[in-house]
Formats: sequence, C-alpha cells, structure tokens
Amino acid sequence: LTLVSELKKSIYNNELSVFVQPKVNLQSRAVRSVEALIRWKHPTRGMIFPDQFIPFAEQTGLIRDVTLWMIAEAAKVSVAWLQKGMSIPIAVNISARDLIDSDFPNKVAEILKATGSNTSLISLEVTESSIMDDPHRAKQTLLHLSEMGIKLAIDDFGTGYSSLSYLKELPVSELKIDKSFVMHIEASQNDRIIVNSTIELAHNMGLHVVAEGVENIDAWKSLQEMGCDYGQGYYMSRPIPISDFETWYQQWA
Ligand code: G
Ligand code: G
Ligand code: NA
Ligand code: MN
Repeated sequence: LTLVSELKKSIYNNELSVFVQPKVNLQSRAVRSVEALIRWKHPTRGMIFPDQFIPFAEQTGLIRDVTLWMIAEAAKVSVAWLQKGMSIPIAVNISARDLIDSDFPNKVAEILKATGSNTSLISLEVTESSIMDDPHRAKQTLLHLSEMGIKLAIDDFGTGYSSLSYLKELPVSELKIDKSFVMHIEASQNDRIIVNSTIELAHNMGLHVVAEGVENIDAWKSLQEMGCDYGQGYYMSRPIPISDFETWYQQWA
C-alpha cells in the first residue's frame, strides 16, 4: 500500500488524532487558546508526525480533507469544552492549498454550522510562506474567513520572505514568532534583537504576539520584559492528546 492510499484511509479509519498545545498570557499565566496539531497513529508504523506526511498531503491534494477533518474535530471539541465552562479558542493550521480554494471558507462555515460551534472559538493559523505562494488569492480567502468572524494568525513569522507592506493588508490579529528565534533567546543577542523588533513591529501594526518555542523560565522572563503578549512551548506543555488537556488545564490554573 502506498502512503497516499493509506493516508486517504486514515481519515475514515480513525487513525488521525488531535494533539493540543496551549498559548499562555506571559503576564497573567492565563491560557489564551490552544493550537491543534495533527498526529497519525498508524496501525503498524506507530505515531507519524505531521512533518512526515503533511508535505505529502499537500502535494497530493489530500490536505483538503485533512484540514476539514481537523476543523471538524476542533469544532466538536470546542462545543464539548464550552458545555464544561471552558471557553478556550482552538487554532487549526491550514495550508497553501486551502488558501487558494475559493470554496474553503464556505466549507468551514458548513462545518461550524453542523457542529453548532461558536465561530469566535475557532481560529486559523497560516504560515507566511503559504500566503506568499499566491498572495492575491490568499488575501481573498482570508478576507472571506475574517468576515465570517474567524480570527487569523500568521505562523512561523520570520522564516518566510513575505513583505510587511503586504501582511499589513491582511485581516490577521495574531503574529507568531517562529521558534527558531525564541529557542536561543538567552544565548543569542541577534535572536533577542530580532524578537524584540518583531514584537514592536507587530504591536505597531495592531497585532498581538505569540512567541513559539518557549522552553524555559528564562526565555519566558525575557519575552515578558520585551512586552511579548503570549508564549507557547515545552516549558508550559508539550503538545498533548486533546483528551489530556483538561487535566493539564486544571493543574496549570
Ligand atoms: O506538531 P508538530 O510540532 O510536530 O508540527 C510540525 C509541523 O506540522 C508544524 O509546522 C505544524 O504547523 C504542522 N502541522 C501540525 N498539524 C497540522 C495540521 O493539522 N495541518 C497542517 N497543515 N499543518 C500541521
Ligand atoms: O510550525 P508550527 O509553529 O506549527 O510548529 C509547531 C511545532 O513546534 C510542533 O512540531 C511542536 O511540537 C513544536 N514545538 C512546540 N513547542 C516547542 C518548543 O518549546 N521547542 C521546540 N523545539 N519545539 C516546539
Ligand atoms: Na502552526
Ligand atoms: Mn509555527
């Protein structure tokens, strides 16, 4: 069996699963939201991480079904959490392929309607580079999603080649600084300079900032001093199965 036919089946065979990692307010420690991260529990190969199959799903077009599956799962979980009083937004990663599909926003709307989930509790993360694949079409899709009330984040900021003047025109509310700049913030003065100016830039553009790759308390403190709004990383939690999140959340509070 080829990976493509296996991946196609995985969607219907319950082999895909959702892990989550919290984004936390660096001043108050409050949990702001979670990012949903896909995992493939392959029956014989074991756990397959997204880096090993998402690029492949993108090349074959299977990513559309994968993305819609993730959004549907996130929407269902969001409804269940809300019933328990947990009003925590869930962010799903989308791909370049999704951004050029003019019907994508309608499909998202259908899923949200069918699951009865609150639009404001589902957000989407888009990498810089996936936007720059086809900036014009990406902008149309993002505008449509934004008009539906969906919050949007720019992911992996700093690793792409997007022009800031272009990003300024997009209806995004969050900028995520790539973990490669944050992980060595203690040791590298260059990284500190990059992170600091990115925070300032984002704030000047009216965006809030999430630093990814927060691995220890020193990084947290440096980011806090720089005025970074939120952090995400191993120091708070590794990505965990979504069913474990409630326990983590209770312990964190
Ligand atoms: O979860 P992990 O840290 O291994 O994620 C590795 C990469 O895979 C990250 O860049 C992440 O954004 C991406 N990724 C994780 N889940 C999804 C998903 O559901 N859809 C897409 N398109 N990318 C994902
Ligand atoms: O590209 P994206 O931002 O979606 O990447 C998320 C990826 O980063 C996931 O693979 C996740 O496992 C990983 N990740 C999350 N927190 C940390 C961290 O603190 N350090 C490192 N090295 N990786 C992290
Ligand atoms: Na992401
Ligand atoms: Mn990222």
